[in-house]
Amino acid sequence: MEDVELAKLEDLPTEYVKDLTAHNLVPLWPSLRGVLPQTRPRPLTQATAWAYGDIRPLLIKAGELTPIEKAERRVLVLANPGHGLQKMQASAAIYLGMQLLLPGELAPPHRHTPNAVRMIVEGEGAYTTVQGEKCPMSRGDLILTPTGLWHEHGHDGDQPVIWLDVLDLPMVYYMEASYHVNGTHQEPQPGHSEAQYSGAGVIPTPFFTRADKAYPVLRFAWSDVKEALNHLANDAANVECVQVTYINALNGQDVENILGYYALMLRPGQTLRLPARSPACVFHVIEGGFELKTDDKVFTLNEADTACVPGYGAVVLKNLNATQPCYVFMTDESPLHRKLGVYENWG
Ligand code: GTQ
Repeated sequence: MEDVELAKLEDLPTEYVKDLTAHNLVPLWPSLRGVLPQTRPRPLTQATAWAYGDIRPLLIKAGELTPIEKAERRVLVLANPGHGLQKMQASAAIYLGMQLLLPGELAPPHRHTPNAVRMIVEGEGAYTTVQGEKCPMSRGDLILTPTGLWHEHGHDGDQPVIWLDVLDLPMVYYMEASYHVNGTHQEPQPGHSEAQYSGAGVIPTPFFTRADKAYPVLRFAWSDVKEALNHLANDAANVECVQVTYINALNGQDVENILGYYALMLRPGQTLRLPARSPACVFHVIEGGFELKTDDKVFTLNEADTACVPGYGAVVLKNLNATQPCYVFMTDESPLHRKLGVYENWG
C-alpha cells in the first residue's frame, strides 16, 4: 500500500511547538517516515573502498609526526562518508582502523568494553599480549581482544608492522557502554591457545585447561585458516561459497558477541553472488584481487585493500585471476542482527 503523506512540523502553530519543546515533548508524525521508512531501511552506510596504497604512506607519515607515547594507538580510521567522517564508523556497528607499530614501540596495556580483532596486514616481529598470552603477528593472522580482556602491543622486529583493527565500537558507544581502563604490563605466560585447540574435532578436556574461559582461542594463524579453505575447496568441488567462520570451539558460536568474522576463498575466475542480507559487511583482501559489485558501485580490490558495503543489497564478487584463488577476510554484523531478531536474508 502507498504511504499517505503525513503533516510536517511547519504545519503546527509555532506557539504549540514551543510549548511542546518546553515540556520535552516531540510530535511523532513529522518524523515517523524517517524512523520507520517504507518497505526497507535507508542505510547511511555507503559502499566505500580504501586502497592500501593510499593508506600506507599516510600511516608511515603518522609514525614520523606522532610518537607512540602521544598516540597510545597510532591508527588511521577508515571512516564511511555516509555517516560523516567524524563518527569514525565503517557501518552502523563496525569500526575499522589501520594501526602502525614501529620497531621497539609499545602500545600500552589496557582493556575496554568494545570487542576488537586485529587482521595483520604487513610486517613481522610484532605481537599482542592478550590476557597474558603472547600472540605473534604475521600476515593474515586474526588475533582477538574480546570485551574486557587486557591487551598490549609490542614489536621486536626491524620493519614497520601494520594491522587492521575491527571493533564494534560504534555499537558499544551508541549503547553508552564504551570505556577503557589502563593496566600494567603483563608478563606473557607459557602456552598458546591456538596450539591447544588445533585438533581435528577434539578439544582439551575442560578441567585441565583454559577451557573455562569464555574465549578459548585468541589467535587464528592464517596458515591454518588458509589450509582449511583449501581443504574445503578441494573436498567440496561443488560448493559454491568456500567460506569458513571463526568460531568459539567450546560452543560453536561466533568468536565474539557482536560482529562475525569469516575467511572466503574465491576459486580461480569465480563469480560469487552473495544474497541481500540485513547486516553490513566488510571485505579485506589477504591474497589476490577481486571485483566487488554492489547495487550502485563497482570496486577493484587488490591485496590489502578494504571495502565496506551496506546491508539489504546483494553483492557480486569476481576473482580477477583465472588461475589463482583469491583469499578474503570478512566481517559482518550478523551476530548482532541475529541476537536482536532483525536478521533477514532477502535472497
Ligand atoms: O589497539 O587497543 O583501532 O583500543 C581503537 C581502539 C585500536 C587497540 C583501535 C583501541 C585499539
